[in-house]
Amino acid sequence: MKKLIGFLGAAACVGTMQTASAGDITGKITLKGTPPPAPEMPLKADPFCGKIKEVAAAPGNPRMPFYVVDKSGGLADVFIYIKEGAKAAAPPAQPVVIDQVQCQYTPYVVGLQAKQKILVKNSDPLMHNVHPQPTVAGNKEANKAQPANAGPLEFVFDNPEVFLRFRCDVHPWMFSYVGVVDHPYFAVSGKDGAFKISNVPPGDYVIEAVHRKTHPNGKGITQKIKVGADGAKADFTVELPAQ
Ligand SMILES: [Cu+2]
Repeated sequence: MKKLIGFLGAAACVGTMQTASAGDITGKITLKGTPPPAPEMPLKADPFCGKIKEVAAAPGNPRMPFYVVDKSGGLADVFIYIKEGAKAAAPPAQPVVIDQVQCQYTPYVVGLQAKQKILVKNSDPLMHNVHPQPTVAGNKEANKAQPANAGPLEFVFDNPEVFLRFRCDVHPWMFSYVGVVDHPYFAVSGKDGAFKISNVPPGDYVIEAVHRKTHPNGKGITQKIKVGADGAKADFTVELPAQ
């Protein structure tokens, strides 16, 4: 009898592990081709941004972060998310935070769950104006001045939208692109183009990779994948738009 109970216990344990296990989706985004040089942000010419210590000390203006590519072709700032097959989930209580530093939004691309709070900080000694510009019905536009030393501004968007753009009306080069989805299965590629979407339940999915310049309408490249207990791999190659 003891033996039998032991056997059943082990079987139950294995069964639980199989149903509860979740895998990571990992991969790399590679850009094909050499992007044209991006325009400069005219920070030095701005009467306030130009006086920020780091901006004044820099030899030139930074360029717009349109294509951030490493030597291997790895493309950063690509938003990768499960487009089909994921269950909607309640948002985490913790907010996503973006900041304004040296008259630029950072990060440039970030992911967020619908109904999750997003806080926008101002670390600069000058006034910015935070202007999210949603295009999906039900997501509210806002336009708020944020003087130096003001506390963070809080926004919530109820519906998925890739990308929802934040801009600053004071500094027309300032943008941040937010990928809003209704579940936690998303990632933004890093400087080497790599990404990881963690803890995805086993199943069949469609995932999409969206880069804000090569896919300006928010429609990226999709791929069908099967996630098993040991996860799945999904690489993408992004092509430059025709010039
Ligand atoms: Cu600004």
